Amino acid sequence: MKRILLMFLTAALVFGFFGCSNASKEASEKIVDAITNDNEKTAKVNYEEDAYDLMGIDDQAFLEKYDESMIESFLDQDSAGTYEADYYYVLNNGVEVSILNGTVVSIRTYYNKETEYPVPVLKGIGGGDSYDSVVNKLGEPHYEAEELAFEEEQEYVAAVFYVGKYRYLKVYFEKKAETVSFVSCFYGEAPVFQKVGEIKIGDNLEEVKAAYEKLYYAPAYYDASQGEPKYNRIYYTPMEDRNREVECLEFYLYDKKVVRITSSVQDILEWRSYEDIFGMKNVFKENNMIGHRGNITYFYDDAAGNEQVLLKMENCATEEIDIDDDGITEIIAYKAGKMRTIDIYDYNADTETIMHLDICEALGASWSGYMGNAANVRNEYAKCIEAGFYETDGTTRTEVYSVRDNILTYIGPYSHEMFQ
Ligand SMILES: [Ca+2]
Repeated sequence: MKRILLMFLTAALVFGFFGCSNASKEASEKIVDAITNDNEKTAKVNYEEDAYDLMGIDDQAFLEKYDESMIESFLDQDSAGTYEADYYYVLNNGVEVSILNGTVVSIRTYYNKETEYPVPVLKGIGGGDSYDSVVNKLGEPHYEAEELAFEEEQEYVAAVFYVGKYRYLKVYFEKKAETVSFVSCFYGEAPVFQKVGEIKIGDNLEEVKAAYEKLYYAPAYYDASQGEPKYNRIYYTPMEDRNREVECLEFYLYDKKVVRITSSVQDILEWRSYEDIFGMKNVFKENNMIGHRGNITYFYDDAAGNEQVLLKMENCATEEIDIDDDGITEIIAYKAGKMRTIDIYDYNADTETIMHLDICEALGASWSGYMGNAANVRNEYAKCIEAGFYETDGTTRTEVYSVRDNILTYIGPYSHEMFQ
């Protein structure tokens, strides 16, 4: 058991792979029921199949696969805590499985100890593999170190490989025999790459576009508290994956240069574009955060594939809303300043120009806002504009307007009747 604990600790030190242990009580009861249930299960496991497929499955699916007779020992919530798990199983074939929050979060296989049954491979890696054959199958390791397993006072070379969807294999090679002794599979952080395929840090957008046919765009909101590198665009591309969720390579860019390469797991792949801004297709938003407010650029690719700027705004945050319900999206700009004020940008198809409406300037108001952001505003006022004025006696009044084609129409004084 000491050896197992060591593996956990070393893996945790390298990757911090375990989250908080918040056991679901319901899930706990389900497992205990299943374990203590005398009903014979018919499921039989093929001990030679790849145990990697257990990763990420839920506790019920695990128990359906491995019935009670295949479980050599079991630690419940009270005693599995040592393993940072809610449940911890040792199977007849020596495989160890940790379940946390109702999901299999790590698996370990041992090829250096005798079991009644053959020990399954993990991602195709088994006791017959050498260091070279593992690298051949999984690629270069992300991390490698010599480690001592205290129980046997045996020295191992431990190499960690990223195997997709934030999953890592830590493979221990016995130094003398140079073959795999045991393998641990666990979750970790997304890997950060200096270079993937033909793309490396510092390459430009054109090179990324040339290297990957399927590129999706997501607006990026850089938070200075996250530290360097600063970025304002993310492009991502799917990797081969047989499961429903798709693992993607992510390229973070700043000034159209790659500053970070990592991966993410996406449910659905889609262009995060604002397709109907001013009725235009495939308009993208770039948000350059500088301090509290940002510089916003809307851009698109022209027919020749060259990037064109549709609209650039400074010192504001923006929101894309069809404010006049004509099916075409306008832009509301929330401007930085002492008073909260908004501008609206709409497109005039006749003159082919972008119209800019400064609410305060148009009405002689001191402040202005979009009512859709207020809590519990009635539907009919949700797309209205409010404008505030100072009276000569120092009191204030607020008026409500609707807007269409950037023309303001007075609705009435701001009143609590407009809220639910
Ligand atoms: Ca509209």
